[in-house]
Order: sequence, then C-alpha cells, then structure tokens
Amino acid sequence: MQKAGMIAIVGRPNSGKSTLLNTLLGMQLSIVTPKAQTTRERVLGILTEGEGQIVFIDTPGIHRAREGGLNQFMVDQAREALEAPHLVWYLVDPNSALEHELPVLDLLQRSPAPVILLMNKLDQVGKQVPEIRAKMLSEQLLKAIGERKIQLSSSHFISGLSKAGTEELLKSSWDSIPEGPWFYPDPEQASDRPTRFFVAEQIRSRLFYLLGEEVPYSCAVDIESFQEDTKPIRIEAVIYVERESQKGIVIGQGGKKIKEIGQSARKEIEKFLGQQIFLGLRVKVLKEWTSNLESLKRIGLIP
Ligand SMILES: Nc1nc2c(ncn2[C@@H]2O[C@H](COP(=O)(O)OP(=O)(O)OP(=O)(O)O)[C@@H](O)[C@H]2O)c(=O)[nH]1
Ligand SMILES: [Mg+2]
Repeated sequence: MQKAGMIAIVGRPNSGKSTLLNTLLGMQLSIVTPKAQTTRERVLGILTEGEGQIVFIDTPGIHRAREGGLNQFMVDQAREALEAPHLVWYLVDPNSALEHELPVLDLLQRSPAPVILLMNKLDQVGKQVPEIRAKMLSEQLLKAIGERKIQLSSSHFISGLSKAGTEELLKSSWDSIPEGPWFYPDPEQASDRPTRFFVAEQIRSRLFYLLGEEVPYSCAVDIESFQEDTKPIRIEAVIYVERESQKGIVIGQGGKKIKEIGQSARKEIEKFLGQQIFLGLRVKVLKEWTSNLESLKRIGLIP
C-alpha cells in the first residue's frame, strides 16, 4: 500500500530550512547562502522511499513584512504552504530569541496540521551558542506553543548540516504520513520545478555570494532562452535590478564583476546539470520592482 504526505518546512529567515531539505534529499536542490531571505518562492522537494513518498515544501523565511511588495509575497508563500500539509516542521536557529519567533508563532496558530519543533544547528550548541541559551529558548517556545494552543507533535534538537538527529526525525515523521497514492508517480522526480527554475536559482545564489549586503535583495533572474539541443547547452539569462546604480555594481569596472558572476554561476549550473553549458548574462533595470506587484508579475514571480 502506498503512503504519501506533505511536510511544510517553516521558520525565520536563515534558520536552515533549505539546508535541511537538501540534506534529506541528498542533493543541492534549494539554494543556501549565509544571508537571510535567500529562498523567495516555495520549492517542493520529493522524497520517495520504498512505498512511501514525502513532498517537502521549502518556504521563504517568515518575518514582519511591509505590505504590497516582494517581502509580503515571500511571507504569503510560507502562509499558503501551511494550508494543506500533514505535518509542519518548525525550524529554529538556537541564536534566535522568543521575540524574533513571534511572527512564526502567529502563523502556526492557524496551522491545521500538527507541528514538530526543531531546534536546529545543534552542531553550534555548546560551541558558538551556550547550551543553556538553546535550552532556554526551546523551553520558552514550548511554553508559547502551549499558550497559543498550537498542536505540537514533538520536539527535537537536530542539525541539518551535520545530519545529527535527522534520521530519527524522519522516522517519526513517516508515522504521520497517511496511506494513499503518491503525488508524483515517478520515483526519480525530485521537484515540481522545471530545470530552468533551478538554473535561475543557481545564478541568484551567486549574486548573494558575490555582491554586498543590499544589492542581492534587488536582483531577480529570468532565463530568456534555454537551448537543450545544442552542445554545450546554451543559456541566456537576464539579471533584473531596481536602479541604474545597481546595474553598475553588478557589471563592475570594465565588466569584471559580471564576468566573475558568470564564471561562478556556470560552474554551479554545470555541477547541477552534469554537463557543460554556455551562459550569457545581461543586466536590466526594472524600476523599484520589489515594491510593485505589477513588476513582480512581469518578472514572473507571481502569476
Ligand atoms: N552550523 C550550522 N549552520 C547551518 C545549519 N543549517 C543551516 N546552516 C547555515 O545557516 C545559513 C542559512 O541556511 P539556509 O538553509 O539558507 O536557511 P533558510 O532557513 O533556508 O534561509 P532563508 O531561505 O533565507 O529563509 C547557511 O549559512 C547555512 O550553511 C546547521 O545545522 N548548522
Ligand atoms: Mg531557504
């Protein structure tokens, strides 16, 4: 008898959601960077084992967002992911504090599915983070969860990076997955997204690594053409920025920066696709796109 279920992975930005998903799938599906608010859209990761299938929903970090623009869109993506799953994994960075977790707790209060509290980054506990601090935060959260009558299934200390505790977490989560036909009949399928989405994401991840603290948040990537029948595969992409000054930063003096971004992205995409590619990059200004829903539509971030 087949089993199938959905698990939404939610938490504050930078709590380690995408890292955990990648670890469980054994591949770099969802991009990870040291900067907060890396994930922008929901990404499904499909784990099929034996007769069972879990569809994980990786979500953008939940935070208090201004209305009407990209940040609101990102939080809505997380909110919508909480509508249908069989189980919710709530990830917490041990460096966080109760007050920072309140926007997440507010959303979880409306979750119809039971929640597993995951104190993540266990490898840092007793090192960068004092053990007493992590334990205190966990106790505060359990209390807040109880007060809000959020349905708690269990709580664990884990590390998505070192895998500590993840096997046990998965084992106990399988118990919540009901019998039923798979959502995705092909056991080899790892995501719902087409290859070009992951290619765009690889380019976006390079922007987070290679540009400063602010410009990556004003960048979006659109794949204009993806010719699979050529050798090497030919990919043309546009990097959208919000202002002329940002265009200058992305291109760099004498085109040095864009060249560096292109080389680095090409290597990552080749790793992902397992074959050589040609990558053409252009930079375009789309004025104030992050604060304007129409522009978000034009970039294809929202339908
Ligand atoms: N030490 C340690 N670092 C981790 C762990 N999990 C994630 N990280 C790091 O935390 C940072 C953020 O990780 P992500 O997986 O991108 O976090 P996220 O929750 O998906 O972040 P957003 O997409 O911005 O919401 C990266 O630098 C990761 O390497 C962990 O278990 N231990
Ligand atoms: Mg993420």
